Formats: sequence, C-alpha cells, structure tokens
Amino acid sequence: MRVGIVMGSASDLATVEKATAQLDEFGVDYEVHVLSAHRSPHEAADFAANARENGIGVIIAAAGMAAHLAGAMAANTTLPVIGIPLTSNALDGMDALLATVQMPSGIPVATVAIDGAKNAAILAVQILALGNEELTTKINDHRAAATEASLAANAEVEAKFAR
Ligand code: RP5
Repeated sequence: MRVGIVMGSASDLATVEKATAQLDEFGVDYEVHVLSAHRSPHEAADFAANARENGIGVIIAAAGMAAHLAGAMAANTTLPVIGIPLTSNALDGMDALLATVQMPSGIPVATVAIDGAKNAAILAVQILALGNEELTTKINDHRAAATEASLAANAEVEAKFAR
C-alpha cells in the first residue's frame, strides 16, 4: 500500500519533502498532490473518497493557515489521516495547529507537531507496518538507531562534564 500525500499549496512543498525523504529512507511508496480544502474542494474530496480503492493505506495532509485539508480528507474516507499543521507568517502555525487538531468527535485526524513532516512519515509507516513484517523490522531498526544516537550523545555530554 502507498502513502497518499496532499498539501494545500505548492508553497508547502519544502516541508512536505521532509516526509517524502523519510518515506524514501524506508523504501515506502507514495504519491504527492497539491489539493486544497478551499481552492479545489471537489478534487480534494474525490481524492480522499477514492484513495482506498486506489491502493492508498494512509493519507498525510499538510496545510497552513485555516488548515482544513486534513479534516476534509478525514471527512471523505475511513483511512487513517495524519495532519501536518504548517507554519505561516501571521501566527507561526498556531492557526493551522488548532484547525488541524480540533476535529469534531467521530472524525479523527492524527495531528503531528507544527511542520512535523518527518514524524508524519514515521507514523504513516508505523500504520502500514501493522501486519507487514518487513516494514515492522525497518521501523524497529529505525527506532533502535535513534536510541543508539541518543545514547552516544549522552556519553559525549557526560564525558565533557565528568569531574
Ligand atoms: C494553505 O494556505 C496552504 O496549505 C499554504 O500553507 C497556505 C498559503 O498558501 P499559498 O497562498 O502560498 O498558496 O491553504
């Protein structure tokens, strides 16, 4: 199954590419689209409604400002939807964070941090890894590497301040 990635504007691409880079690292297939809850609402709804039959297992939706894209995806599919609220000039991403995270009961969006594209990709892979041994191994190896890097940093800092 692929990850379906949508963003509200081509101006969101630089952040979204942190997610695609992470998916490339895992060797997980994806497709990427610019679809807007406000500028192309019908196309966005069609994408979500047809995603499952088009082989998509998880949707990642990135948007800034009045960020309704992830919610619009979730409204039109029962696939898991991960929302990435994006920073914008006026409110530093708080606008998008609240718009993405505050979904009404019954229509969930798993919201990652503001600009948290890398975590969105990791979470998408964790979801796809359910029932997929090869991906489970990759995600566990990735976690082990993060632990190793953190412990190595700890050793370095402890050594620097050792008395
Ligand atoms: C949102 O509005 C997009 O996701 C983008 O983050 C923001 C600004 O879009 P542009 O005016 O740069 O196209 O819908």
